[in-house]
Amino acid sequence: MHSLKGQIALITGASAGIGEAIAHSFAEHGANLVLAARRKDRLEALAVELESRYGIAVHTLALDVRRREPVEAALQGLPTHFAAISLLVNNAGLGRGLDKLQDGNPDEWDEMLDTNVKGLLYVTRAVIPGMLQRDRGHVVNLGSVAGHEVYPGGNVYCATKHAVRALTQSLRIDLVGSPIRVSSIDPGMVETEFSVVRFRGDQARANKVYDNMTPLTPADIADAVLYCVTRPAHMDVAEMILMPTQQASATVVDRSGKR
Ligand code: NDP
Ligand code: 8X3
Repeated sequence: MHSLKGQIALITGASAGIGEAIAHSFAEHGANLVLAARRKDRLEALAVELESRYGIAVHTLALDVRRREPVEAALQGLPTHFAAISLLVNNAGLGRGLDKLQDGNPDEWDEMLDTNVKGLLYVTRAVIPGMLQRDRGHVVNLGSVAGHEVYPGGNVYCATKHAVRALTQSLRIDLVGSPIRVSSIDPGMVETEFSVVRFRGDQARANKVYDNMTPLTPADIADAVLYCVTRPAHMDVAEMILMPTQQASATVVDRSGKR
């Protein structure tokens, strides 16, 4: 098993949901963490908790991944003992609405494309050269079942996750010959703040997404990420699709009751 002890992991979108669960899991296994998101207060509270519980070191970055120059500056300006990032988890992302494309809001399209695709590119571009220099690294992208299928109203969100899948595959080709590994974790429904964000704070509508079925938890996804990054150096988990047992595809969900 490839140990995480003493490695430095950058996790984007660590202030909630899946990113926060990955932070817990990496910290438990001895990694030091750079946690990035826009809500700095949440990151700071998480940093205090992880440092005291696991005795690791955490650096927080108040960062909007859509802003190229601040992303570059923040990652170039990391304190020396956090600079040698060997694990990058590109997790920051969001969906907005479920409108038909012909009724869609172009500002929301920009937000999804800028965060899920361009943000991932900016962060990855800033981190990979150091990994190559040090001959060590693993990039884990949060894709989605929406990168394999489309569903009604998913148009632009699904397009961003198809793009993430294409970028994961491309990056693996660009890095072949180096020891750097590239993995994609592609879940179906996971109960997080994702649906509350998608429906702009409409908690009742968000709850309906997980009505009468048992979704995955952020800890389930963190488990899969941990599996990927702890494989021996010769093994790269290219892609993992994780579904709730009650979800057979993006659109086929058993809602006969929680199991
Ligand atoms: P949450 O809404 O719970 O968390 C999203 C995280 O992304 C937050 O920490 C948020 O932090 C951060 N984020 C959003 N926009 C930005 C930005 N511009 N800059 C920096 N950070 C940002 O959702 P999930 O945990 O569910 O989502 C995590 C990833 O998993 C996403 O990429 C999502 O597409 C993917 N995914 C989710 C699934 C699900 O069913 N939940 C299924 C498949 C994939 P802050 O607001 O503080 O910036
Ligand atoms: C987020 C989950 O159901 O919108 O990727 O594909 S879903």
